[in-house]
Amino acid sequence: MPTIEGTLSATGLRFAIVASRFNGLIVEPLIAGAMDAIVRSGGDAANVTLVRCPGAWELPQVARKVVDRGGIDALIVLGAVIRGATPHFDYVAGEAAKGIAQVAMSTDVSVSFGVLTTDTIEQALERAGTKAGNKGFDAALAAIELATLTRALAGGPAPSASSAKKPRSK
Ligand code: INI
Repeated sequence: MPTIEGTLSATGLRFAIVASRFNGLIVEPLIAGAMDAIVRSGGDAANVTLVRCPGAWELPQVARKVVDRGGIDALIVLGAVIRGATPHFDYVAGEAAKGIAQVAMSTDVSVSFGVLTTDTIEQALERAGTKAGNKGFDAALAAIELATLTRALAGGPAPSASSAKKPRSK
């Protein structure tokens, strides 16, 4: 059956990572995980721009500005919202998710969502490179797949991991 899909090759792709400083203990390993995924997928660290903002609530407005600035194929949005004793969590997490989705729907840039929303710091740590993996790594893989899918849907070449390594035929 005809199938159009992306690949996990980051070769030639240009990225931005927008990351919040709040809960830096969690967000810094998410950034490291995203970089690890990009480089291990054939991407170039020199083609990744890191943009930092204060907290998760600010992520959508900064994502919007980064997309409008141009020059990127994919945007990875990283943050960590951890529930406290007040309803603040719900406002911050809700606005971050809604705003990032709005940016994603309004641009051809591939946008992935790597914002943790957890009840406890322990749950967040589990998802930042310990027993539940690294959601920054996962968000970067999603961005790579989406960017290559976007190229494939537009009829352009979708670079594949295998084609990058194939020896040239003589
Ligand atoms: N920002 C976060 O990124 N994570 C949180 O858990 C959080 N909590 O719980 O308060 C948080 N708040 C700050 C918010 O994102 C804004 O930076 C702040 O309200 C200033 O606009």
